[in-house]
Amino acid sequence: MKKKIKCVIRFLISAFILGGCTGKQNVQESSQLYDETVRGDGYIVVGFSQVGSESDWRIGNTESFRSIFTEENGYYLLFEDGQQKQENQLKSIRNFILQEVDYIILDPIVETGWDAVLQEAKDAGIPVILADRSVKVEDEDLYTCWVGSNFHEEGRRAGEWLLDYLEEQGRSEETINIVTLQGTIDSSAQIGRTEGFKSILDTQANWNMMEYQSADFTQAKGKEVMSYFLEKYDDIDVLVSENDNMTFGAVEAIREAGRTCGPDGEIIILSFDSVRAAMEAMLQGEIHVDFECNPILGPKVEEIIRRLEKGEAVEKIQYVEEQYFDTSMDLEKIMETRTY
Ligand code: GYE
Repeated sequence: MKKKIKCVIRFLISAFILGGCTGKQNVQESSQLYDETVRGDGYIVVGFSQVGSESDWRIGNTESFRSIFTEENGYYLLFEDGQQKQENQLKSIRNFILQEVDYIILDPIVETGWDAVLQEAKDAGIPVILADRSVKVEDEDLYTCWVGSNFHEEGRRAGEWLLDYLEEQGRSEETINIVTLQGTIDSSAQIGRTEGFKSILDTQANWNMMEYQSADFTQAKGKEVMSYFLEKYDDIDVLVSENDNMTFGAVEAIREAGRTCGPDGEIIILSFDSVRAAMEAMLQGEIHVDFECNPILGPKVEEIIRRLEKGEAVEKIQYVEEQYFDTSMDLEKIMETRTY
């Protein structure tokens, strides 16, 4: 009952701002304030600065945090959607510091420009846990640890897969024209995937990377940039698309241009993330291969916080396990076991 009253109070406070209190989830959206008395209840107050809601991957990622940082698990979660803008994320972090949260979780949209704000968090004694993307800072002690994917390895694997596939198809000696839809420039996922793929590209004299363009990880921009590529080049053999949502947009553009893709079509598509809709697109024969990126980071971060609460040491860098899927595999069976 007491909790219900607090929930109502929090709702009234946040109604002025934007968010609300959602049932049993101790979550406040776009918060400027939270009810200080929750500390007295023994909740751990966590501020999460998320990149945005640009992709299916991101939605799964947000959900994995929301479903673990709950009242039942002893948390009060302040959730801020950065809407793909670093300035919004900087504001959120400063807000979390003002509110003296216990932990800050940051998924940084880009790698650079975080030194000052992380120093402020450090000075305030608030541990910062990085999730998914990472930062480039002068002093690595500005954050406690990072958990996420090995983006460079994902890109490198994509290059190796293409190498094997072309060999299988007897096309190893052909000139292979490639275009790349990049993610948000300067984001870890973009840098790693571009550089990882390039590490194989650079070894293949007959692979011709015609153009790189960013489509910001969104479906709408993926479609726009792919339409531009198709107008400019009529001999694209391969599309490397640095996330599934850009791939969905690109597939629409390919169809609208009267072109074809997938194992029975002209353009070979390599995608990243392996979200459900992309696995389905692979079953439909639109995408050749998808390199998995695991969005379920919430439980890992929660475990880290539990360990920090007990005064235990945590590893600085923690990678999650990943694999890839292609049309030669039993995708229907694989999909039965997947949770995202
Ligand atoms: O691939 C993409 C999202 O940072 C790994 O961001 C993440 C990427 C993911 O928008 O879909």
